[in-house]
Formats: sequence, structure tokens, C-alpha cells
Amino acid sequence: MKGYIFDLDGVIVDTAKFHFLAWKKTARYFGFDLTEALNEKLKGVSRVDSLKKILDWAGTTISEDEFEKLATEKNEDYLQYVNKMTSKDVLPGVYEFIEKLKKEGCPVALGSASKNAPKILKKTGLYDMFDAIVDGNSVTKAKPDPEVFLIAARKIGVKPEHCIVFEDSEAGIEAANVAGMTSIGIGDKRVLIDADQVFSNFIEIKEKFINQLH
Ligand code: B16
Ligand code: MG
Repeated sequence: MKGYIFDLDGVIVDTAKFHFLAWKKTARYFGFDLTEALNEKLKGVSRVDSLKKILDWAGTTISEDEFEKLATEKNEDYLQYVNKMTSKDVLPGVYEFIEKLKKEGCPVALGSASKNAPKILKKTGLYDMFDAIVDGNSVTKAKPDPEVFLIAARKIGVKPEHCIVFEDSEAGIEAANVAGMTSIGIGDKRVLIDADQVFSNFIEIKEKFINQLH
């Protein structure tokens, strides 16, 4: 039996756009525009590492206190969007896809860098669908380190080589590949070049493809 591990932001829910808007504001504070291309480098990356990258791009350094303050402000901005989320914000085809896996008895886990993952899953009504939830609160190393996916595999009792990871970020695809798992990109083929396969969304993933994976 295969195990299925889902990233959260940008795969299950479209919160990637909320992270983008909130980080754009931080970048503006440092006097530059966060473009979509630069934002790709932030996807899947932890809050702290994302802010470090922004400071790097701005060519500046700040005190620990200011760092803490900016990270907190970014999260408060982000949560203003998250607090309005409902089950309508689950991306097309995701609910049905996970439900089908569950009906077939396949173990399903969440593997996300986000510390807000439990809140988002509860707001969208998906929390109880997962056999294991591994998120930014339970890992010590951020993607592209494979830790998050390896812990998820252990929790659902499936060997890494029998796990299939769904990811929208370059860092996450790298983490899945390093973990020795099958990596399925959700998004743009031109960006997720290291994924084993790429689909634009879950509607596109045909039943035939899932049956091949089992
Ligand atoms: P938070 P994922 C990641 O979630 C996001 O892609 C990334 O943009 C974000 O900085 C990171 O979570 C931390 O999120 O600030 O909510 O703890 O894609 O791994 O589900
Ligand atoms: Mg993501």
C-alpha cells in the first residue's frame, strides 16, 4: 500500500497567494517589489527562512528584535486572510481526491512547513481527513530538508520509497526527491522541473494515474 503526503499551502488550499501578498508588504518596507519569480523561492520555505531571504534580497541586516517584529507582523497580515477562509477555499478536486484515497484505505498525511496548518485545516473542514499531521510546529529543519516528509511517512507507517508527495514548491519537490519519495508537482511544469510528474490541479490527475501509483 502506498502512502500519500500532501503539502498544504498551494496544494490543498490557495493560501500561497496570501503569503505572497503579506511578504510583498514586507518587501515594500525594504524598498523593493517582490515579483512572482522571486516569490517562487519563498514557497514551501519557513517563515524565518523566508524573512532571511527577503533581507538578503534587500541587501540589509536588522536586529533580532526587529526581525521578530517583522515576522509577527507578516503573520498577522497573513492571518487576516486566513481568518476569512471556509470550505469553499479548498482547491478544486482536492476534497474528492483525498476522500477517494481514504475510501480505498490508503494512509494520508499532511507535510507542511506552516505553523498555521492546524488552524487552516480546521477552518476548511479538512482536519479530520488526515491520519497524520506534520507541520511547522513539529519539525526542526525546513524544506528542502526532507525531515517533514520522513516524519510523515513514519507516522503513517509507510516506507519513504512507497510515499507519493504532492507539492507546489521547488523546495518541497527537492525535499521529496531527497527523501526518496515520488514527487508530484502541482503547478507550472516550467517551474517544478525536478518533479517526477506535474499537473496543474487535482482535477487533471486522472483516476488511471492514481491506480498506476497504488
Ligand atoms: P507559516 P507549505 C509553507 O507552507 C508556505 O509555502 C510558505 O510560503 C510559508 O512561509 C511556510 O509554510 C510557513 O508558513 O508562516 O504559516 O508558518 O507550502 O509547506 O504548506
Ligand atoms: Mg506549498
